[in-house]
Amino acid sequence: MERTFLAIKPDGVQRGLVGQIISRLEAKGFTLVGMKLITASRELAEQHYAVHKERPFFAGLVDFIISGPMVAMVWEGEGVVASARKIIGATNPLYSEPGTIRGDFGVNVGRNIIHGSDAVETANQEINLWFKSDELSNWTSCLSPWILE
Ligand code: ABT
Ligand code: MG
Repeated sequence: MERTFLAIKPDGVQRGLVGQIISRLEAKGFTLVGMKLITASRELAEQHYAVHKERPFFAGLVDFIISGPMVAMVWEGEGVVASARKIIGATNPLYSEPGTIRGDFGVNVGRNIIHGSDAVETANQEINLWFKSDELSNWTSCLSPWILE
């Protein structure tokens, strides 16, 4: 079953949005298989955003990501990578649709509340970067027959 890496960023944690964000993903029918509160090291943040290392916003982005605790999570479900990106909304919260997490809760691209992997391959890399295998639980929700055919 497909998995994705989602992380509520320091702004989402500081603003008390953790419960509401997790509720949306649970209600959709995805399954939480890993979760931890973690203040990322500079090295981890730089690795996570390595694809952006030449961009002008990189240094500020890394400083922001390590500025406080994040809720790092692994979620599982059919098509969860693309679907979670839709639930999260466009990168710039000013232009994210209402009803999405960023559309409902944010206004600034540098404070966009939550990260979501952008492809299945990236998701697997990010899961391995943030979690050890024994930090993930392989389980089947008793709701799964009511959510999946
Ligand atoms: P992430 O889920 O954080 O990866 O965001 P998303 O994939 O939607 O967008 P990308 B392009 O990966 O942005 C990464 C982080 O960089 C910030 N950013 C991006 C800027 O601050 N200025 C910019 O011009 C762009 C393009 C937004 C993302 N994170 N934060 N915080
Ligand atoms: Mg990204």
